[in-house]
Amino acid sequence: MRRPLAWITLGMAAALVAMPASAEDRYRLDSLRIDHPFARATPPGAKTGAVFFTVDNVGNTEDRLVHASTPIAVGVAIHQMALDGGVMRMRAVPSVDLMPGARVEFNPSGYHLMLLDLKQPLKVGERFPLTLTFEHGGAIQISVGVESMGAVQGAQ
Ligand SMILES: [Cu+2]
Repeated sequence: MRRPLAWITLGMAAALVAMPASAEDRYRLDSLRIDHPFARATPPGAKTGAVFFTVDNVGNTEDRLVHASTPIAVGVAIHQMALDGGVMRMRAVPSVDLMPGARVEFNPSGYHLMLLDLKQPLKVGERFPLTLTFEHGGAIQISVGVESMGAVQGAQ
């Protein structure tokens, strides 16, 4: 009986492409504001991808990004670019502090989320779900749009 398998395959494909792009890529969780989450498209065969966004903490108490996950990758690491012997390298960090009144940019020269062992390439125009977990604010699922390989924060 082949039909159930075919339906499962179709369902998985739909999960990646069927989420419509929202005009406002903004999310609110407790006193956190998450703005314009996007990923860069990946070349065929790439096993990793990067996700960028901006977080504003508009509250009076500190919070912290502690975890992220997505169904399209085996794991998600929090990475930071840092100088290491005169060379910029990325390293894993356990969390990112979100101080009251402060904005933290996840961008190609600072923090980013690293998608590890991608299950399929990221293609321009597609969207995928990503769950962010904050120490105090809890978890929120956001929709990440895939933009061109050279996409930068704020440019659409
Ligand atoms: Cu990285």
